[in-house]
Amino acid sequence: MLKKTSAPDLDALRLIDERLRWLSAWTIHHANHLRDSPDGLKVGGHQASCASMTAIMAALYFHALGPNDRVAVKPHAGPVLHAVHYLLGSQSREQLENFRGFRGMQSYPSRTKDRIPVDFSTGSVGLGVAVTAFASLVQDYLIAHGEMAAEAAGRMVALIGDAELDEGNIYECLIEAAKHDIRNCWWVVDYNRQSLDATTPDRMFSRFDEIFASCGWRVVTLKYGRRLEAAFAEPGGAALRAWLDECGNADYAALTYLGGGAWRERLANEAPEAKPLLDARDDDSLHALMTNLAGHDMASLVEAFDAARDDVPTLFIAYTIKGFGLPFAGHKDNHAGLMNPGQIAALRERMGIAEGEEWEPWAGLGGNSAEAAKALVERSRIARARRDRAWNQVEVPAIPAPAGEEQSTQAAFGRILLDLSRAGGALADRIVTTSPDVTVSTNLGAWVNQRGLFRRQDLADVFAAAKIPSAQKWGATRAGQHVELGIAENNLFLMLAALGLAGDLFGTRLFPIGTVYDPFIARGLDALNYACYQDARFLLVATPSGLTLGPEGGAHQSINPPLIALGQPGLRHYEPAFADELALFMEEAFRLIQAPDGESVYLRLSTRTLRQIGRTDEGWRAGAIAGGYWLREPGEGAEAALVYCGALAPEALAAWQALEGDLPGLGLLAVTSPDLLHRGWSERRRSRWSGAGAAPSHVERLLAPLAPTAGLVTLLDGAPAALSWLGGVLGHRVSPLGVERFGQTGTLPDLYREYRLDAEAIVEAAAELFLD
Ligand SMILES: Cc1ncc(C[n+]2csc(CCOP(=O)(O)OP(=O)(O)O)c2C)c(N)n1
Ligand SMILES: [Mg+2]
Repeated sequence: MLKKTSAPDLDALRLIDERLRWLSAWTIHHANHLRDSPDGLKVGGHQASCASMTAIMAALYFHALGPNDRVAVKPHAGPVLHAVHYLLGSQSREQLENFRGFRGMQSYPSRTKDRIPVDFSTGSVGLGVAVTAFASLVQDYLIAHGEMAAEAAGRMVALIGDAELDEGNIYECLIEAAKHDIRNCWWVVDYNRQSLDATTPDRMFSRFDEIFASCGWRVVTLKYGRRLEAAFAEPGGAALRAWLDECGNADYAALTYLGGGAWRERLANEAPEAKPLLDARDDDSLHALMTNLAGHDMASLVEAFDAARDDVPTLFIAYTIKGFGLPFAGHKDNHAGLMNPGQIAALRERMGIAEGEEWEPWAGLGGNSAEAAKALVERSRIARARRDRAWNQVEVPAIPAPAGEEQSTQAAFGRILLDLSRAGGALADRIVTTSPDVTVSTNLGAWVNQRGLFRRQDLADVFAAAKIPSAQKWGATRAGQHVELGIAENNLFLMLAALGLAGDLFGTRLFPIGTVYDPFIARGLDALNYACYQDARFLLVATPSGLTLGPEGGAHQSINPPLIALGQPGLRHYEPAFADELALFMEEAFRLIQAPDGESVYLRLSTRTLRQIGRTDEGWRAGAIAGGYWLREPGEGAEAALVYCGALAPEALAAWQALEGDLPGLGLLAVTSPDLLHRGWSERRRSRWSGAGAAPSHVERLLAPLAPTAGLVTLLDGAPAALSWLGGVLGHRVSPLGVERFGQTGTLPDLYREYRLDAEAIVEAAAELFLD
């Protein structure tokens, strides 16, 4: 039996709802109207989007949510989340006063920058929603693997704006979530019928619930509040209800803005049978009645949340009013609307708050009311403090390079994982792999055969049972360690985000590895950025790079991922040519995944089989980790160097051999990470300006032996700009070779000749640089 929420508690929740509405509005007002603005820029904030959600958030945070629940809050309701923590005592007035200020509370909830506990960052609408579904899956993974007690399962909650439902990634995620039978997930839609630009179209209104229901979700629609429901039972109520049911979004919003007189006139014309209801009310109470939607009705909200305590994924559609209780309620242009000083003063007075007491959490409340509200806040079970990130550390073993004279980095990747799996141990047990339908073609097959697919319910391998020979054994169990995704790269990155936050969300660090086709990184770019923004940690393995794919053609040839990586914070790009480099980078990636100041790693691999090089010592390793090393040391004062990245090593080596006689001291630089070299260079310049005077960066040290007048030929199977900047480091001349046009099918020699990546092109480029 559910404990019924007592009436005093509902009253206290209503007070908290009002207080959240006030504090969020005041926080935004303060930042825009009261704080000094040295640059004269508008600060902004979304009072209407906040007001639309305060009742929902009061009911959740001070009634429904428990300590294990994790929440993604609609970005524009960030100030409400901060107000929640202000009431809880876990947010300071100073931070509220510094809303959108330097080092102040952020515009949108940020896991890494806000001082309050934020479970999921939000900002790019749709992504914060979908990540909660993947977090539910990760929670089930941890429970199935004995890393979490089933009783400790929390609910993954997303608080969504209705316009967010237009984001396609929501439906991609919905389909994946249905396949994996996710549970313990609540999405609460703030159905205020408004987006940024306008009121939302009516046509889709009734469809969303059908879409969710067909994916196995329970849909709970919270439309009319208690007072409206009661009015529907009065004489004339049926007519009122029929009229309201049919009322279009724009009409409803406009009437909400216009108020009591407008409702009366409209209803008198269009629903004359509702006259007794109109006659019994003055304009103000008619307006209050017509805007009594369930998303602002505490009793309806509490009852709905209480009734959904099983683990069925649930979509709550809570009808609300954008800007509820504020002067621009319902106005289609209110998204970024700000109350003027007169309006906020009127609101303050209406709430009984004295001037000067705006920041007092319970200002203007009578003793009993304040005590009841405080008591309820005290009882809230949600965490007050940010969780620290000190979870389990796993010993990362040395990862040897797979043996073999001839190898591709992609094949070596599969081999390394297989060896790790066979050797067993804590790291292997904590690795989770995932891939959007390219598991086999990215060489994860052997690992999956060893470690199995993950499913909450066992799934037999039908082909194996029928004794049909296949290299892939795809039985799924609760112990499996590979999460197979459908072909939606956006979901891959959201899955990596959720897996990469397993420590933060559930207290157990996982080592997520996602594989994808390199060109299709672009398909999920914002989700990748979103994962990095939250400091989720994972290893992204993308193959095949560039033209080395050869006959597969232009559609699959990646060109710009090295540039993407160069510009993506929180993601370190390594592009190995040889298997021993790859092994080193995988070891480094596992270290970085759990290092407090670590990051995620992107490995750009290749299907091209290369003859491995003999090493005489281990000296190259430190350089490779730092972003580059001389495969052939340049002579002191050398006039030239060839610089290559990844799978073009053979062409670079061949050109080096061809040129070495003519260009004494010619160096051959292996760049393993354009990204890291660039970062080090920037860092050095930054520290110089701040007076810290750091030592020369790795790239400066690498290039230092060359003559100031030296020339560099750079070579990359991808956008040449990823390396051409090297000329800026010490002022060397550069001839950048790379791919700037879409590729096409062909043999590698054909393609390398056409796109000028072969040894001959390198020699010509060198000749032009050095001999002209
Ligand atoms: C991916 C993305 N595109 C665009 C925006 C800009 N944007 C912010 S809020 C918003 C509309 C939000 O409407 P809704 O989700 O209904 O929230 P409400 O403010 O009405 O509660 C838009 C387009 C964004 N934040 N993210
Ligand atoms: Mg909206």
